[in-house]
Amino acid sequence: MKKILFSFALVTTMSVANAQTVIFNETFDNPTGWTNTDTDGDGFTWEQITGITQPVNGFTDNFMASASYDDNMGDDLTPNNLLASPSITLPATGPLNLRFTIGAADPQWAAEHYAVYILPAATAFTASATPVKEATLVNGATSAATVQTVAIPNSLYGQAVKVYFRHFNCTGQYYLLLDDVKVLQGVLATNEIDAKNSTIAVYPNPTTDRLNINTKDRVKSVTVYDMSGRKVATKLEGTSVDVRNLENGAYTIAIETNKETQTTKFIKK
Ligand SMILES: [Ca+2]
Ligand SMILES: [Ca+2]
Repeated sequence: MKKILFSFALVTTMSVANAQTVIFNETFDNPTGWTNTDTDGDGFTWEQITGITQPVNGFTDNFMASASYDDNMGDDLTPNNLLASPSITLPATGPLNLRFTIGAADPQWAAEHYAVYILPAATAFTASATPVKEATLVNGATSAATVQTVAIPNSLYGQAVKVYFRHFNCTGQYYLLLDDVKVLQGVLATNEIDAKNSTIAVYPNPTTDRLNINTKDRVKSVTVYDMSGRKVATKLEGTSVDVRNLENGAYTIAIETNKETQTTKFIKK
């Protein structure tokens, strides 16, 4: 066996400073209504891991895992495994965020690739849909369980949706691990916004008149919320937002690009 499971100390989850309403919460201790598709047809797909006695790279209790390596046969796998949530009815008012814990089972074989999609429940999954998050985990310490928070596109508010976790575009690593999938309603605390993983920057910050968005991707829409979670009217002009009409204070901006939706904060002064 080339793979060794390392035990890591429990990863402490971030405390939630702001009041947030939990719309959906799946611990995978006793999951119901999730569906599994082995799109590549190799017989390996997402499975529930139960009964572990030691934490696996920060994961404890029951969680989900998808293999890119067959430990019994010593064979590399190239997964295309899709895990779909039950239908979740989103409230009409936001901001809404999806939060999940993700990581790799083996820190030395951690380059697992995944994408997360949130799509209307009534329509079938299509791989050409725009993910809200797509990433490759990195070998080393960052393969341990990390909490990711992504903004749910405003266009889905008030709809029934499904959340999809797709493990694909990688070969011969070990296991992608997933736990604690949540849909949250309410403004995020600053420490909950994952700046480290952000590929979108806004400047100047603080700003008085315009907020510019720096991204390689095409900006499709922006939604700005004040600190009470109320949506405020703004106009996107190219990659710049006119904020002259906003009152002074802190705001959250959800930026939807052709790749994903990211949330960050800015100050109007
Ligand atoms: Ca769990
Ligand atoms: Ca498979």
